[in-house]
Amino acid sequence: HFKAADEGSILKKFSENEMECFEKLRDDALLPFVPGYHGVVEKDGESFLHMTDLLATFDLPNVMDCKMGVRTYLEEELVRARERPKPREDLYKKMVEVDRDGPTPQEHSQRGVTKPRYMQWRESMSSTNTLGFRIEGIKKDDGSCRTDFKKTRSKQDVIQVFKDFVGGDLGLIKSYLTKLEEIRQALNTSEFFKRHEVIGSSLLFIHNNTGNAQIWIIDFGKTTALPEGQTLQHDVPWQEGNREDGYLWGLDNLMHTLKSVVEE
Ligand code: 4IP
Ligand code: ADP
Ligand code: MN
Repeated sequence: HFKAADEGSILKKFSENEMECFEKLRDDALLPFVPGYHGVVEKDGESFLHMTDLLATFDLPNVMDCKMGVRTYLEEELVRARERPKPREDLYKKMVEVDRDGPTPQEHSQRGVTKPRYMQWRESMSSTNTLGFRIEGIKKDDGSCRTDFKKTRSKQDVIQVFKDFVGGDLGLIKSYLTKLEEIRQALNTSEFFKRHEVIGSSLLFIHNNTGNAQIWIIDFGKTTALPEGQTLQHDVPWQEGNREDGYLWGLDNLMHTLKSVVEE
């Protein structure tokens, strides 16, 4: 999905949708919080989005990917699966690996689950549905890497993971909270945010032992413009058809969760 690039930048597999987002973000309030975008490049016959490597300015970074929102798939994926269900064996296997009893008897017998079914199951096992965000993965400065957070659901579970991520340093949690406040402010004024359904996007938390802490908004692969004149609230429940993503609800829950860590 990614390819090495010149020092300080990375190449992500091209997507028309993500490119359009980066172009629209060029004059938006969110610009300071998204990776620098340097256009489309061709390499070995493939197209890539050229962007700034957010880790380049960090010695020994610790990194956490937090996927935002109450929903992680597009409404059109739901419609498609209803009209023409396409059970997938790879998703069935990923489901069984986490929970033998995840699939229904029918899904077991066909050894397949549809994409939205898998995504909804992931949302309900993790904190996506209950908190509006979930932890996807963590890379630490000791080289360790964890992606086994599929069942990290309760607020207490999330708190534990964050405490471990910062090595118990509450000063880092406070710095992250300040960054989240800034992002919250920018989202409030962003025209882009108002007019887009933000699905599958993550907040990338980065810090190191010098106390440097940053948060970036990444992954616009499934962020979609609404029809002209339409806007979202981002903090009301999703019902099929309203296209709400629960992004702000999730951000507020994330901020409350981190506040309870420093107030404990
Ligand atoms: C993955 O599930 C992630 O949700 C991917 O999203 C998603 O890709 C994959 O769909 C899905 O299988 P796990 O995290 O449980 O492995 P992301 O790329 O943001 O991590 P999409 O294309 O929906 O973003 P498929 O269809 O690629 O398998
Ligand atoms: P995908 O669409 O495949 O999910 P993402 O854009 O979410 O891709 O990126 C996947 C991972 O790659 C992130 O969790 C993060 O660790 C890393 N990453 C993404 N963009 C950058 C960047 N600009 N700089 C450094 N690391 C990045
Ligand atoms: Mn992603």
